[in-house]
Amino acid sequence: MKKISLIGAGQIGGTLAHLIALKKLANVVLFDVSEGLAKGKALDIAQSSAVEGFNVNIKGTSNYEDTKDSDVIIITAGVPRKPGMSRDDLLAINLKIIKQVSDGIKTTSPKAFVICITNPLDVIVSALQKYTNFKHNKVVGMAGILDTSRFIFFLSEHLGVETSKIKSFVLGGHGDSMVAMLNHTYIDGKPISELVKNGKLKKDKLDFIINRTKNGGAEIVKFLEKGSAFYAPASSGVEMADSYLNNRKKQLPCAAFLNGEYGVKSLYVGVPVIIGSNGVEKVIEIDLSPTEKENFNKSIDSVKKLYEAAIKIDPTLK
Ligand code: TXD
Repeated sequence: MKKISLIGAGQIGGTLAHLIALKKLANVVLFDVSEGLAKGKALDIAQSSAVEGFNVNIKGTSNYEDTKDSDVIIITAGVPRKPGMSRDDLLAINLKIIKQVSDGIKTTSPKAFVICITNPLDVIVSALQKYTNFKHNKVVGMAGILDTSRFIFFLSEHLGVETSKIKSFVLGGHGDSMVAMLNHTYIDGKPISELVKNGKLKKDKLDFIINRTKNGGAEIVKFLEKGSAFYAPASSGVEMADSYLNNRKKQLPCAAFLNGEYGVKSLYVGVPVIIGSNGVEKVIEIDLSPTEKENFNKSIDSVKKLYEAAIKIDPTLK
C-alpha cells in the first residue's frame, strides 16, 4: 500500500485523511504541530474502519520521521482566512510555516509528489519548491480543480444540467483574477456561447456565476465565520493524488511550474496539466481567445506581484 503524508491535520487535512481512507487510496500519516489534533483525528477515522470496511493504516504524529519515504505529501499547514481577509493576507504567516514544512520533508521524503494547498496558493507552492529544491514536476498546487468545480456547480444549479455533463477550465491565479475559460466550456456538448446566443443563459447571469466562482472561498468563509472551505478543497487534492498514485494521466487544472509555456517562464500558475506516475508529466497549452489571453495575462501579473511581495519577506526566494 502506498503512503500519503498529510502535513496539517486541520479542516482540510482531516477531511483528506477521511477521503483517502474511504477510497482505500493509501496508508495515511496525519502530521500536525498540534500533535493531539493529528492523533485524535487519526484514531477517530481508524475507528470507522469496521463500519466502512477499509483497512488502511492511519497514524497521527508531530514527528517528521513518521512521514519518511512518503509517496505523496499533501500540505495544508497554515492559517485559513477570517471574514474580510483576502487569500493574499495570509502570505507572511504561511510563508514562514511552509519553510518549516519544507525543512521537515526535504530529507525525509525526497522522492515524494508534493501537492500544496496552503494559501496564497500560487506563491506558497512556488516557495515550497524553492525551499525543498524538489524537481518542478514533483511539486504542484491545488486550486484550479476546486475553482473549476465551483464554476461547474453554479452552472449546473442554474441550468438544471447535471455536473457530469458540464466541461470547463478555470485557470490562472487562485484569486480574484482567476479566469473561467468560456471558449472551453461546454454544456451537454454545446459551447456555452451557444446558450448565451439562444437566450438559454443570460449574459448577466453568466457574469454573476463567474464572479461567484472568484468569490467562492469568501462566500463560505462568511458563512462559517471561523475557518474556510474544506470538503471541496480536500476532494480536489485527493483527485490529484489518485491520478499520480494510479498513473491515471488525467488532464487537471493545477498550479504548475511554467518554463516558457503560455509565454511564461519560472512561475507557478494554474494551467491544464497531465498528472501521472511521473508527477506533472505535461503542461497542456490550450488556444486562448484574445479575451481569455488578456485575462490570463492579468492573472499572471497578479501572481508575479504577490511573488515580489514574498521576495521582500524572504529575499532567498529571488
Ligand atoms: O484552493 C485552495 N488551495 C484553498 C486553500 C482552499 C481552501 C483553503 N485554503 C488554505 O488551506 C487555507 O487558506 C489555509 O491556508 C490552508 C489550510 O486550511 P484549513 O481550513 O485546513 O486550516 P486549519 O483547519 O487551520 O488547518 C491548518 C493546520 C492546523 O491544524 C495547524 O495546527 C497546522 O495547520 N499548522 C502546522 N502544521 C505543520 N507545521 C506547521 N508549522 C504548522 N502551523 C500550523
